[in-house]
Amino acid sequence: MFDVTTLTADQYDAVYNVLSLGFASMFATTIFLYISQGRVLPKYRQAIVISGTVTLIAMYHYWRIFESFVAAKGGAEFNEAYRYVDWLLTVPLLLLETVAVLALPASERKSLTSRLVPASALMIILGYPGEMAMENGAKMLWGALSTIPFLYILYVLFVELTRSLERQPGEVSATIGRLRLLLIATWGVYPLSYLMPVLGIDGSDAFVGRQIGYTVADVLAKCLFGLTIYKVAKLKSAADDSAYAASENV
Ligand code: RET
Repeated sequence: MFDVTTLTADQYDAVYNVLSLGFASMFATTIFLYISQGRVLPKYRQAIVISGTVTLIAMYHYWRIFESFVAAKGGAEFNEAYRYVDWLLTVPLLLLETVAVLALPASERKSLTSRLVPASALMIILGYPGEMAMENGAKMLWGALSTIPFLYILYVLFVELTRSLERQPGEVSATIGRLRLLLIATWGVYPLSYLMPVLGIDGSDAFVGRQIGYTVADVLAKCLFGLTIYKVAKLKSAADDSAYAASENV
């Protein structure tokens, strides 16, 4: 377990501030998404409500992580498990919101979620022992195991989503393309942050880098991603209904 009392004042402040940014971003995005969900057609509302729930869960965990970090300055143990509990809940939900906003036929939707949800839970569960491990060997082993479901998720998103993209109207299809890019770019930051100690970045630098990496990735993967889901829902609502398009000026 990393000893927070060994951080320099600057390192401590950097982590303190980035955790605070994480909390503020989750808080504001939750309110925005819950308030705005009524502004899309009913069949897209579920996706927006799930997005808001993801940031709500993360807001709670950032508060707990922040409190734990402050207590750790006084010598208490810093609790890293909050992140993994957060991911265990929010990563399957992020995949559900992505599938929900596409409004696919029920059979396609079920087929996607029944594979993506268990794979994402497995990815997080297998990563946790490696995060807790002090030796690089164990980190590499659990990291490699966790990468198997990670690659499977990317495969499903690329192959299956590409098929459904072809059926979406032009601007919607471009925005969904960006949504997927955002997902891949931000999800890639997690394994890189995890690997810092293995890449030879030592002790406190690895800790600070990891906290910043995970937090910035969380803000992009949950908040920016959730707002992009909202945009997709508005574009799809406008494509479905011209009265909506006129009233919302889409
Ligand atoms: C771990 C362990 C090392 C190998 C891999 C990992 C992947 C983690 C990912 C996490 C995504 C989290 C998200 C959270 C936001 O809500 C577990 C670090 C591949 C991809 C999207």
